Amino acid sequence: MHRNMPTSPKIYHGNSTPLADAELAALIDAHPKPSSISEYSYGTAGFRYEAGLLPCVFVRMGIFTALRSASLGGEEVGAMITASHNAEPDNGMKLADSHGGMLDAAWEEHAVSLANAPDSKHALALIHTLSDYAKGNHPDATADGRLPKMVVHIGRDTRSHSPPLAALVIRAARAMGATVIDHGEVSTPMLHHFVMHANGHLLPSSIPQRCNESGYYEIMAMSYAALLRTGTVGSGGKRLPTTSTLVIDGACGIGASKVDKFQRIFAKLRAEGCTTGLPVLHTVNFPGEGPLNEECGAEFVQKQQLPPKLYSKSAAGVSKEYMTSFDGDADRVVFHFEDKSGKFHLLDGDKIAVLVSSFIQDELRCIDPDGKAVKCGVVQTAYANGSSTLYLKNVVKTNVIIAKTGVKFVHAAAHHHFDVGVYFEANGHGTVLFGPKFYDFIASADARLRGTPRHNRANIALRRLRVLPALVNQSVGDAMSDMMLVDAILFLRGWDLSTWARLYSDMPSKQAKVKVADRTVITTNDNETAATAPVALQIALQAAMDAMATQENADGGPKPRCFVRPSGTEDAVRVYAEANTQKGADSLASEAMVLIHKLCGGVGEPPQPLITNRL
Ligand code: G16
Repeated sequence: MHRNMPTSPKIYHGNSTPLADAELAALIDAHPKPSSISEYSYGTAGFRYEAGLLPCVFVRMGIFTALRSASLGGEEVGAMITASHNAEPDNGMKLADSHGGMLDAAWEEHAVSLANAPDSKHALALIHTLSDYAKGNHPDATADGRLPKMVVHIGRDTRSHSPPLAALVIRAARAMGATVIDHGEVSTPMLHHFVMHANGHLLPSSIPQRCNESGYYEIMAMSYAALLRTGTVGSGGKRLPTTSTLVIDGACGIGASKVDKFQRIFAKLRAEGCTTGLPVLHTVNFPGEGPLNEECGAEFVQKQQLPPKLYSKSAAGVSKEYMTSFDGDADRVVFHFEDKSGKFHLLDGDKIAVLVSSFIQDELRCIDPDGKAVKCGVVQTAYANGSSTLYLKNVVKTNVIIAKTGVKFVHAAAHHHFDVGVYFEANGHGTVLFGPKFYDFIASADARLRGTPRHNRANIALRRLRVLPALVNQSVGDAMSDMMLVDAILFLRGWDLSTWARLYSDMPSKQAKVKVADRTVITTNDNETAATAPVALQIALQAAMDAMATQENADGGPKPRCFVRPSGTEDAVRVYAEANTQKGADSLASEAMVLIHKLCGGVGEPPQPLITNRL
């Protein structure tokens, strides 16, 4: 098959009749809980461990996803096998509920209980409880005593151990009598898209229902092209030479292969005469060209504030004026460039939130100058650079909420608080959610503006806003869709990355991690800005921040800030510090690392002071 052709999923039809208890028990017993695991935990984004520790969880989660689908009366759900930004030896599972977003929080608890059931007897008891719940909830569908229809979509990343782990999930879901749709290698946001589109009744009516890989590309490309076309009339709409080639660092993971397939759609758009504004996409760091996520990809670039290593031969001599980095499962993206003096500049999730929210707000105000019809806002986490929060509040003049780290929290906050909720974590994970009031607003603007000149600014704004829900993945953060959105906005604004970067200057910051024997000894407040245990840790951190404020003479200006939190995806405690100077941020982060090591059971030698060497 041509390497640019989308692949078709493999379908295993089910009959809603689980295997007998003895056979299910045999399947569970064949994959026991490793002795090194006292309790599996559902972290920031699902289960994530060294791959060899996962077969036990994956068998049980195959069963669990089938039961989740049954509990929803046959709505389709998904399981993505990936450890995202982690190193190659790790793997994990992200679960998608029928709306395409993350698994419902109440069901996370059932997933954890099933993963940790001490043996097959306890696991079967839980399976029966969940089966009874599903049958009780959907009596019509279970008149013959069988479970309601169950459909589970499976996707996996490019890790070498993902196929055998996926095979276990498929086997277990089939043992429950579920229909399994195996999409093979896909990005995490693609899997979420498939699930969202499979449950068409949950999809906003303005988004065409396309539950396959080519549909995923086509919806994105068509709405992207429609957005670009609004730049050919009225103001804006010029592509600067500095943005004519977009170089995509695929982290040596799945994103690179998928962007390459997306090229096919670009070729089609060009053939149909849509040439205005299309950049040349140049993908580097394909699977196998280098180690996954190592010295490349969004996690490395954003955390280290360094350019990625370019492993591909085709990267020789490539322009570094307009670059993006995806993470290992392509649900995060950050932008970066090298200026004429060779200096590296990062445009992270905070910068994306600023660009996207101000664009949407400007367009809304072209139709509704008072800005009252639709409530817009941005959700950030404690990692958001202080300058970005100030810019959003003071210049964009939008609402800002700080939520706990993790897409499941920021997504929920955006959905709950805003009609147009932009959420981006600083690490590049984010999207824009459009609520019912936004769709009503578009419908009434459509009726009001019908018959007015096409080039009227309000009409242009309407055309721009109307395509956004199809362009921006409504289920989860999506590197490819966010990349296209940002590119289109830059094109419409007539900006390159340096113009965008100049909107505000980040406060110098430093991120680091520390290994401790048990990271659960650290707990934090709701939005993770302060540690609640050990008590002595927060007291010492506060003293360090106060001392830095005095040292930097920060009175009246932004105050140095530092927080720590246990990672939900890696066996480490994370540290974030920002100050008015890089030296101050480095010193605060170093001090926090030493405190963690001393007060929270650090492993190995005490951490050495951090020194940032800028490129
Ligand atoms: C996952 C979540 C992100 C979150 C990140 C934090 O990212 O999906 O929303 O920001 O974990 O990880 P930690 O808890 O280790 O700081 P990914 O891309 O690894 O799935």
